[in-house]
Amino acid sequence: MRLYLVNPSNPLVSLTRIKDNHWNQYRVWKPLSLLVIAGLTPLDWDITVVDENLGKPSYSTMPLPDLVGITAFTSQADRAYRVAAWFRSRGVPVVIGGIHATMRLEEAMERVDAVVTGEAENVWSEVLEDVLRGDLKRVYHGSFVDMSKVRPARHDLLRNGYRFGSIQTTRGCPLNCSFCSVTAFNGRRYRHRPVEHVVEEFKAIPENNVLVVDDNLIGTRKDHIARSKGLFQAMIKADLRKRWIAQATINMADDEELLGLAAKAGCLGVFIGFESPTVEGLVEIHKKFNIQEGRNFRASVRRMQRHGIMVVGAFIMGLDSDERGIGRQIADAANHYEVDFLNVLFMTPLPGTELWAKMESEGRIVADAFPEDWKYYTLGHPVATYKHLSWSAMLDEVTTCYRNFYAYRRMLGRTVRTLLRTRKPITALASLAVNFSYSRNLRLDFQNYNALDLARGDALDSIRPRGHRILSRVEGGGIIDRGYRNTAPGTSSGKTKGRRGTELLGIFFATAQGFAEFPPLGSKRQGTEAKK
Ligand code: B12
Ligand code: SF4
Repeated sequence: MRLYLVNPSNPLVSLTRIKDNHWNQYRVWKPLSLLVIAGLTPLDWDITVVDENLGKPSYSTMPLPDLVGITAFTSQADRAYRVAAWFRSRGVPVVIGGIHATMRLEEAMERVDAVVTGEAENVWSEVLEDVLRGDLKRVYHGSFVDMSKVRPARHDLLRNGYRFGSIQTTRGCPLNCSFCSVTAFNGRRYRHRPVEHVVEEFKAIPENNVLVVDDNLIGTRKDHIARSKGLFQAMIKADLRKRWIAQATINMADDEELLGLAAKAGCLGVFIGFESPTVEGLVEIHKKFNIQEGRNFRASVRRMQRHGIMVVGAFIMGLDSDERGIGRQIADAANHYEVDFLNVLFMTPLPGTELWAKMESEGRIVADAFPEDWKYYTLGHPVATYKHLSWSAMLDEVTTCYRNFYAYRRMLGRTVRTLLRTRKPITALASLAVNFSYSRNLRLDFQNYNALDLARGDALDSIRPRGHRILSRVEGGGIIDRGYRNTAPGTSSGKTKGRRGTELLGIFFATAQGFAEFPPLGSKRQGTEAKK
């Protein structure tokens, strides 16, 4: 029996465009979900994993399989349905699973033969048995899995073309941020795999670099931290010799022993969600966890870097409390915290989240021609009505932000700083490579913006004079790192006054340029891409 497992591409996700930006090869990861599904599949199935991110294959030249399994984040859904339609028209049954199909069950059911919702470990064998009997059901409901039952992924599949392997050690998150799908999908309870299972699976990963995909590797409570220490100790003892990166909350920096063990176990960098430079922003998205008395982000980041751990700072733009000037505010915060990389995402209502429910009830979801419009749900495209920012303003703000943070002089400065702080040339080089990847992706993002109809989200601009709120926001905004507010040299509060005129002019020209450069949605360019 032949099984194809497909990870659909979305050309609008610049991260996966390796041919256009060779630095991205360091940032493209294997589709772990499919390797996990492969690990649950009996060995007598002949499995081919197709990762379209490495190039779309010509399906017509491949032998027809007995079953196709497709995974999809929301941003991949449109392409997923197209792949499904191709195989179904040739009589091949198609099963879809993953976050999007779970949250949009009816939509998915209309386009595939069967949908697996939630975590698949408890139902996948039933799906395969039903296929063999020719009696596939329409829906299989997965449930939260006992993590000791999670089988190792098939890391032997998909060997070439990746710099990173990947592994999962925990599921679930207790924090439930309004924009995030994780709690809705994996639950509030933080579940972790037995340490020895994780160490064994690490050994089976052929790549030297590994992405730990957990949403929060270290957790939020004392017992979570104790478990992480135990894991890192076991990894050190096993002498894995792997370098790895992970996602974590800022409390990771509070424990020197934890940082020391993580670094010794191979931790190269962590992705930290700062989310917003303002208290109002954090309250709005329910990430009060980041507002802790005495918390000093700059000192926290520095502590991690001293252990040789690089920090990616992630922020969200387009919150209801964000106004004109937010791009500069985020860049200032990131520069002040001295993070190694900055990742700015647009506030995006993803199906199944609290944010989706709120924006839908308020009639604010603009990109709503589904399933085609799902391809814009990359978190890099505006898709909704933002309270104080039109779509052109969002693009303008993110551009301002990135141009500031990824200016060449800053990238070089950061590399030198990384070298001095970590005393590891390899870490400094990695830092430079990722900085270049981000900066190059900016240009790709601009190409993507060409496909956007800005008029869809620009109603606000005709009624609001641009930039008029910058000063009030920056000066009165209550930026959360105390060391940062109104004191740090080179921050907005110090500079904006003198710059107000030029900044307003800059915004004006950038926006005007934006109008000139972005043709409307439905233009020939966008239409042809969607049909590929
Ligand atoms: C690793 C990761 C990435 C990697 C992806 C690597 C890769 N090639 O897969 C990178 C960094 C590239 C990435 C990018 C993005 N990501 Co991401 N990512 C994750 C993360 C942290 C882990 C995913 C993972 O590997 N989990 C481990 C596997 C084992 O679990 P799983 O995927 O859930 O699979 C299980 C089930 O879902 C099911 N299943 C899944 N697929 C299938 C298929 C079949 C046939 C069956 C039967 C079952 C099944 O079975 C599996 C076992 O139980 C998740 C958060 C999370 N906890 O899921 C976010 C997450 C999936 N990402 C998210 C987002 C938004 C994005 C981006 C759009 C935004 C961005 N800029 O980061 C891009 C889009 C990329 C794209 N190609 O379109 C959102 C998706 C929400 C949504 N509704 O789509 C999530 C949930 C995070 C969040 N905070 O909400 N991401
Ligand atoms: S954004 Fe991070 S901390 Fe917030 S709910 Fe999602 S996984 Fe948890």
